[in-house]
Amino acid sequence: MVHERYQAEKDKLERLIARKNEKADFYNGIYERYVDPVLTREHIPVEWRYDLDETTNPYFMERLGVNAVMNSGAVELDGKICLVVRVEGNDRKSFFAVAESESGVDGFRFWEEPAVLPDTCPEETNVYDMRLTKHEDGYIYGVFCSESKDTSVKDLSAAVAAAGIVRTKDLKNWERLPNLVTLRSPQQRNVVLHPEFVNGKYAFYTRPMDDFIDTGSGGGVGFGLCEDITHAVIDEEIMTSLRKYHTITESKNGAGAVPIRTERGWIHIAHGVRNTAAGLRYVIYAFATDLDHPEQVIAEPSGFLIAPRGWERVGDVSNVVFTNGAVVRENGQVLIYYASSDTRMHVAETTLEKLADYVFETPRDPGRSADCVRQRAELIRKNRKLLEEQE
Ligand code: M1P
Repeated sequence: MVHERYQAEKDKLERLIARKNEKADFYNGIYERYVDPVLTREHIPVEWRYDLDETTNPYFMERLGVNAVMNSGAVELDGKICLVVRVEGNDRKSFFAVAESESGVDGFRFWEEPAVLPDTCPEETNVYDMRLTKHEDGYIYGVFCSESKDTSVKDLSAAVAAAGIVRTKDLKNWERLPNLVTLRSPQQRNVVLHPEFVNGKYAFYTRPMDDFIDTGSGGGVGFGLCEDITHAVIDEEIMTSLRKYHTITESKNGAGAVPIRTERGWIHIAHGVRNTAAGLRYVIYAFATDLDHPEQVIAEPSGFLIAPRGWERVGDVSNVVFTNGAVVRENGQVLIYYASSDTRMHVAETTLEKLADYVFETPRDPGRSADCVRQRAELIRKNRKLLEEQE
């Protein structure tokens, strides 16, 4: 017999999914925020967490709890927005699951079962943060972090991060390809596949790292080409968006959403990390690269695009916003999906036109307080003159 409590929990979930999401009272002219997150752990189907059988679960206890839903790849498929969500169980292991919505801002519902990827790496302990690339070769690729224990050292928590690769046409049937090999970087995380061939080759944005947490000598977001995606090997990684002293990328940075093609260049939405007395602070920033040379940065607006605000600042890993998925719809609407504090998923909404204006027309960070205040004073004087002229 199904436990009598099941229906009440199911009804609660249905009410949550049916809830309309409203635009928040937030303005910066660049994007809009929404009041509610688009996905939380409360969105996880009841059947994924409870044993419904009253004989084996008389107290209707959560047997396999879910701790968080976060860092999700995003793609539009058959007119629906599909997120490949990082679902983290109470056991700290993450897996992927597709959640789908018509509007992209509310109504997200998980498919019946999580994605079960081919299990080809026995040493792999954890998988997370999939970026979804609709590639011009016809496949949708998922590039994710494949984490294994580092058995070469005594430290129990030492780990190795590599870029796992899968491909699909429908987000249901997945083919696993060998992990990306970067000959000059011992570890990789935040790897993104470029949607087009570059000089006839597959192109990846990488994040060279010496260590699992510290990027060490890794100077920023890298870029490399490979001939064969079924045995992807990158020899040389060229630097694109750099880590810089006293900026939002000082500690590290990493590619986020798949680059968006515009007439003026590729727009990238990435994350930057700096250290503080309260620990690492993760923000989202944007930059653009050249259409023919997607490794060459041609615009980099000053500072962050999205930073954690209000209750977004609190969660399992506080003071973090992180993106690995954005969707551009046919009408020009841009939906940027981001997780706050490694706990829940949100959306920021803008248009391609506004995003391009932000990326290409916002001034760069001049790098020093003295120059930053001059930059601001110039803006103030220009505005005062305009206001005086209008009086
Ligand atoms: O905890 C914040 C983020 O930390 C990592 O990002 P990075 O590799 O840049 O440090 C990722 O593990 C990410 O999943 C996580 O959200």
